Amino acid sequence: MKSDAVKKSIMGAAEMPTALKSMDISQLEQVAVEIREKIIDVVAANGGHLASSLGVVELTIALHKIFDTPNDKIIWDVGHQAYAHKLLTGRFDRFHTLRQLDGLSGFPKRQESVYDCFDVGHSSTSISAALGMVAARDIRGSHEKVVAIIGDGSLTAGIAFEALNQAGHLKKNMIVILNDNDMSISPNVGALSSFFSRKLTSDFFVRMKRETENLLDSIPKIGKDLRRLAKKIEESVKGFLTPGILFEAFGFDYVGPVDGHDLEELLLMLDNASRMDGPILVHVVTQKGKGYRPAEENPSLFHGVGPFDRKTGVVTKRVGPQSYTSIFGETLIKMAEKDERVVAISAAMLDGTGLKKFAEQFPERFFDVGIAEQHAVTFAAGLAAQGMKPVCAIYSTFMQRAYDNILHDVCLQKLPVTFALDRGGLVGADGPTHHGVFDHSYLRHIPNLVFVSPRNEIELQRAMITAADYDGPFAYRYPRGSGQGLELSVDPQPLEIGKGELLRDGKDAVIFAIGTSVQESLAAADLLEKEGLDVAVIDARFIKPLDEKLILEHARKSQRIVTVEENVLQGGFGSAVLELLAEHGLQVTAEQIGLPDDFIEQGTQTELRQRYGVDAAGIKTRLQSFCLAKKTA
Ligand SMILES: Cc1ncc(C[n+]2csc(CCOP(=O)(O)OP(=O)(O)O)c2C)c(N)n1
Repeated sequence: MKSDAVKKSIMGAAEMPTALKSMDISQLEQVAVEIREKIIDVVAANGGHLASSLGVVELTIALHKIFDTPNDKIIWDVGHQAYAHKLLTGRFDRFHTLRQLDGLSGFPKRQESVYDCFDVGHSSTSISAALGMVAARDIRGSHEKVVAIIGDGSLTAGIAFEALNQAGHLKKNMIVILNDNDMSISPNVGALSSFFSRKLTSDFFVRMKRETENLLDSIPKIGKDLRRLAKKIEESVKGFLTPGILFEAFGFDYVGPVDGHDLEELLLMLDNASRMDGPILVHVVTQKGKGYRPAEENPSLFHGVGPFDRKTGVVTKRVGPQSYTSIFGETLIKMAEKDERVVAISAAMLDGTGLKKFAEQFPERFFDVGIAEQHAVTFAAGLAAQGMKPVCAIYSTFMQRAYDNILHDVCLQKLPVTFALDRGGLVGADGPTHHGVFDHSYLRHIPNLVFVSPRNEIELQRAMITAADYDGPFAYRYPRGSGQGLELSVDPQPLEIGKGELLRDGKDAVIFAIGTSVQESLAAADLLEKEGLDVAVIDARFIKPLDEKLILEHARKSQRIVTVEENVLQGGFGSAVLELLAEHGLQVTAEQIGLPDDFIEQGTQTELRQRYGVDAAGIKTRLQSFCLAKKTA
């Protein structure tokens, strides 16, 4: 169906989600068709999380039909699959702004709608948050239902089990829906995922049960008794063979597995679950990408996808130089070819971190631990303690989860674990949950850690081999997107630890920049030159240890310094420079450029850099007024 038809359709016309209550199955199925159309249209234009959202269309409709939202609470895990939820809760007309600057968020957001009852983006929080809401409800004495929806991928994180453990203990009324599609971003990993796949056995049991019942019913007189006996046996056997046994061990009543695309079955099961007491787990089996063939065939590609041609499913080619991620992946392979101790670790982000080829080439030296960043780091510490050279490739934002593991399990023992922090700085459309703008601050105060933010892809390669030679914890952060198209070195030279580089001299002021901000600062210096200002630019390179000698020398010489970084100002690289100046009693005029003490919204990287003045134009403007103020002072 085309969008014109959608306008005249139930979705466009009816007051949702209330209208769902009076709809019959065929109308609900029509709603599902229209929702899929809208999601595919908008994601084809804007990019987004397509496959996961298409997989839960029927589930979302059923939830809003059975439960009294927003009074009843629906808590999505990660929230990347909540597009149907957004469409059904008053955001149909604004849906085309999805993931754009000042548009609808790609994730549930309390500020955006009363139907979004918990902000998400990082995974595996839904059961904990739901349990908190349940506890609050019971203290208050209200009666709303609370439903958490968690994917089988997200269930691999420890926090999900911590929550199940407490929920089973508290025995309060709550529903957890396991959305099981056998996939995380890539196929799900770990013992748990093979456990879930036993649902095939359970399907077999459902069929067998029906056939046995029919047979027994056909036996006169004793048929009924035999059937009762068979039911007892079947219940205990099924308990052993389905994931039910796992959740029942946690104190949950297990319902399922349910076909997540069969609305009739879903409504029945959810209605039953809504009437049951205690913690209930409903196991819903869905297909990722359901209803759009290219996404069904390649759910990993269409998990988080850029704009694509909806007719052909061909993704718009990314133009520009090779990405930092892919340069990281290729360089690591070369390092592993030379050194057998190099081991790579990913936390469910095989493709995203550029490690796919590494995993193929060195299957015995690659570990995907699932969505388990904390475990990834401590697992790496174990490897390092036994002489390996583990490289933990985790997005800056997700590494936030593993702060204590980095501090306590790696740095305290000075173990040689390398942290490859991809997506450092502003990341774009995923917004505040995903920007990597805190790592300068959350890492730089940890003793024993060396931390580099390379300014380009060659420097990234150099940082990588420096880390490999270093006998202690080492982190490097690099941005999302393309490098500068520089010719890569076949034999990258290691960096001297704690050494920055003067890239351009100047007498009016000195910029100490780091990472991507170095190029922006150089460009700003070019612009300033045209305005008659002569500004020096230094690539500080190391956030820790700082190149104290270089910084102090130029601060003394210039007396006017500006620091620039794509990180929050609080506790970041600029703070480190100011602390150094204070420690040495240096009184100079100083300013910091970076991100404010706030969460940064979504938008393209270019839009956001511009909005927050961390691009060349913004740096130029700040320096202009800074230098002019100084001149007139
Ligand atoms: C802490 C954290 N680590 C990694 C991610 C990246 N991530 C987003 S969705 C996803 C897979 C989730 O799989 P699942 O819960 O099964 O949902 P599905 O997409 O299959 O519906 C991952 C790894 C994240 N959002 N949060």
